[in-house]
Amino acid sequence: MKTALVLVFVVFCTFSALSLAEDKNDSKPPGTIQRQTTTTKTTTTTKTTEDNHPTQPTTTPKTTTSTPKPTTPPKPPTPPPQPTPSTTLTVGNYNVTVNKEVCLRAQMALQIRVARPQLNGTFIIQPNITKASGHCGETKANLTLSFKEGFITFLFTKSTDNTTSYVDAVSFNLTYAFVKGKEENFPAKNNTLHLFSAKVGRCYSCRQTEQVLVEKGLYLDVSQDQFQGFNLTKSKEFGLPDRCPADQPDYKVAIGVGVTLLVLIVIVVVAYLVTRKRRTDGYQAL
Ligand SMILES: *C1O[C@H](CO)[C@@H](O)[C@H](O)[C@H]1NC(C)=O
Ligand SMILES: *[C@@H]1O[C@H](CO)[C@@H](O)[C@H](O)[C@H]1NC(C)=O
Ligand SMILES: *[C@@H]1O[C@H](CO)[C@@H](O)[C@H](O)[C@H]1NC(C)=O
Ligand SMILES: *[C@@H]1O[C@H](CO)[C@@H](O)[C@H](O)[C@H]1NC(C)=O
Ligand SMILES: *[C@@H]1O[C@H](CO)[C@@H](O)[C@H](O)[C@H]1NC(C)=O
Ligand SMILES: *[C@@H]1O[C@H](CO)[C@@H](O)[C@H](O)[C@H]1NC(C)=O
Ligand SMILES: *[C@@H]1O[C@H](CO)[C@@H](O)[C@H](O)[C@H]1NC(C)=O
Ligand SMILES: *[C@@H]1O[C@H](CO)[C@@H](O)[C@H](O)[C@H]1NC(C)=O
Ligand SMILES: *[C@@H]1O[C@H](CO)[C@@H](O)[C@H](O)[C@H]1NC(C)=O
Repeated sequence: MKTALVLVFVVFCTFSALSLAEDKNDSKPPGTIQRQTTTTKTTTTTKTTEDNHPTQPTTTPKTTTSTPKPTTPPKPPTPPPQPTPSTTLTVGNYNVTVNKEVCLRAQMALQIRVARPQLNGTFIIQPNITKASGHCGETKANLTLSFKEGFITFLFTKSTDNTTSYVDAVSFNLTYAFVKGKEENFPAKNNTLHLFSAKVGRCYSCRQTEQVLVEKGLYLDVSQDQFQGFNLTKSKEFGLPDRCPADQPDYKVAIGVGVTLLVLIVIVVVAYLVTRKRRTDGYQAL
């Protein structure tokens, strides 16, 4: 019986060590998730490109983006390949600075996506040729990203009780030729959104891709993001993260492992008690 107990103990220790390792490196598993989603997301983009190909072989940026991505799924630990940097989804770091003080920060990979029956296309925002500007107030703040082909504006607001912050309006206006020689304007605006919600003083954080429907057929795909519109830390950094629901399933795995372990332990303990009782019964019989 003792050996059985020792065995159980050893197994338990190994398991808890494993789950601890999982917990401790919380920052790492999401990394894998991030890549998984990037791949799922990119597969969708790839799909659209494939759909697109026959009708619009001229949409060069998309074609180049889709080429490297299908290779990503089999090798998660390597950073995303960047053969054509200008068209690769890149995380940008955008600050709003007022009186030389950073008052709003956003970090994200961003693309505008057009999904219409007669046109599908993605326009990737390239951080190094994008300018961030804006304004910070007590309960309202805005961030505008300007680039050659247009702009995107996010309006941050605080809830009426000043406890949470979120983005309630997004607008953009893109002027771009998804089809060669056919330049078009794509203006979009939505003032009834509720995005990137976080407690005031904390930042919203999401690794997964969120597809924001701004107007019919016009989307913003936001990924690997962190937003904070109000109350940055003293050193002008992001506060603690409030993670998006999509980033949570990671915890579910940890909880699942924990519950399984608990059940296992209970079973073993019960089994031990039962056998011990039998044995003592046996001794009594002797
Ligand atoms: C996880 O591991 C990485 C490097 O291996 C380390 O930088 C990071 O701090 C760890 N995360 C935690 C929460 O300990
Ligand atoms: C922007 O960065 C890409 C690589 O990420 C580079 O190829 C391109 O030349 C840069 N453009 C400018 C204007 O710096
Ligand atoms: C934004 O502000 C932070 C904090 O002051 C700073 O570390 C970062 O370099 C800034 N980024 C840009 C693009 O200005
Ligand atoms: C755009 O994509 C949608 C859905 O995948 C498809 O129904 C539509 O035909 C596509 N349009 C073009 C012009 O490729
Ligand atoms: C954003 O802030 C600027 C000031 O920097 C202001 O002029 C503009 O009206 C604001 N935009 C919105 C939509 O509130
Ligand atoms: C929220 O903050 C604003 C600006 O600081 C203030 O005017 C308002 O009264 C506050 N609201 C509440 C419910 O505390
Ligand atoms: C979008 O931008 C284009 C080009 O700058 C301009 O002609 C058009 O009026 C803008 N549309 C809106 C709704 O702002
Ligand atoms: C604005 O966004 C909301 C939420 O995504 C959506 O229900 C609504 O239809 C959008 N408004 C417009 C004008 O597209
Ligand atoms: C955020 O900053 C405002 C003033 O800028 C302050 O009144 C408020 O208490 C701060 N809130 C938190 C949660 O730190």
